[in-house]
Amino acid sequence: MITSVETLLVEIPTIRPHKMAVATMQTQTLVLIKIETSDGFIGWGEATTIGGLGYGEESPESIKTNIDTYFAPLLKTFTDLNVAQIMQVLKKNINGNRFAKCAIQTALLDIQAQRLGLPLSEVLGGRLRDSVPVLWVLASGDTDKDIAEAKKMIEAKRHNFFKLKIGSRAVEADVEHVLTIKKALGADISIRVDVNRAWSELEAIKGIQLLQDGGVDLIEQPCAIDNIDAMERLTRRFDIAIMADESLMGPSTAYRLAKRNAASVFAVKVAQSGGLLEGRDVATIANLAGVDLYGGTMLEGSVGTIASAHLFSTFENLAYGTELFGPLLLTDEILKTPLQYRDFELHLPQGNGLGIELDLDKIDNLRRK
Ligand code: MUC
Ligand code: MG
Repeated sequence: MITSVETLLVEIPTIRPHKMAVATMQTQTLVLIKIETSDGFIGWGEATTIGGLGYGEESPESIKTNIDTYFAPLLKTFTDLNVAQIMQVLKKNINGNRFAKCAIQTALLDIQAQRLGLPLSEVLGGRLRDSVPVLWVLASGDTDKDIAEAKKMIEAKRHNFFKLKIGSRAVEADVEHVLTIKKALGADISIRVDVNRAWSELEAIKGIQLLQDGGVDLIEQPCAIDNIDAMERLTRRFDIAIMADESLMGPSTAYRLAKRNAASVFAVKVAQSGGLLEGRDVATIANLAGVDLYGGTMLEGSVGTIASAHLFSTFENLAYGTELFGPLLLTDEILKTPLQYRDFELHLPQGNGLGIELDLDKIDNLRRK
């Protein structure tokens, strides 16, 4: 039986301002959920989003209120912990709320995997790799600072491919910023850009042509979420990979995007998909449609990051790697043993469930009271 459902908002400053077209982050608000069962298991999940309501439709505060008010009482009515049946009832009774559903499903699967004595990845279909490649996002807002940051990361063997956040300046200024960084880092270093839906179709045609000619490898979410027509035309027009991020909101949008050939790569984000199992469905649709995969992040802390890593470790096709660097952007760690980043990859733990141990005193100090 589920005996307790607790939602925590944990505030952690970022190591530097993180500038995106949708918001500039100075702090991240982690949304954590802790579920306890009568036979002594504890499961954790995360529903973190970016920039309050700047990015997604759920804010940290709305996620907490909705879990505490609507999800928790329902969860406590179950006498058996059958994850599929619980999620079915939650979906039937509660509309939308993909981030909240993802956090709850993660915590339940964490418990399920612990009970089976297996890492979470094994409950999700089985691990194909013990580590995943992780890029770093350059978003200081300053070209020289970004170059210095990237060089430091390469030297430390932390990251050897990079994503640049653009879209808040004029197209020409953004292109100059990107190509200056590309030149400084050299031909072997893969550079991708995330426009976060800031461009019109005509701006996208101009920007993508210049970036493609300059050797950039991928364009993420150039146009508005609903402008699937533009995404389709851009994917057909250019050789460079066009990736759907915000337009991808789980299996049904994955199906529609794939059917329309509106992206050549999908950024799978577990919370945006509505859960780990739905993220797995997105990957299956991508595989069937010949769309490449990339493991995305909502800049989660260690709980959401490692949950995503368990899922991404099961993907056969992870052609564009992952961006699971969220915990590294934060000034404080909430795990007793931090996640293992080395040799340009995030290494998965071998323990049961999520395979992490949270520092409860630390969390108590950092949480919003
Ligand atoms: C996004 O749009 O991809 C992921 C990395 C980052 O810096 O921002 C996020 C959101
Ligand atoms: Mg993105």
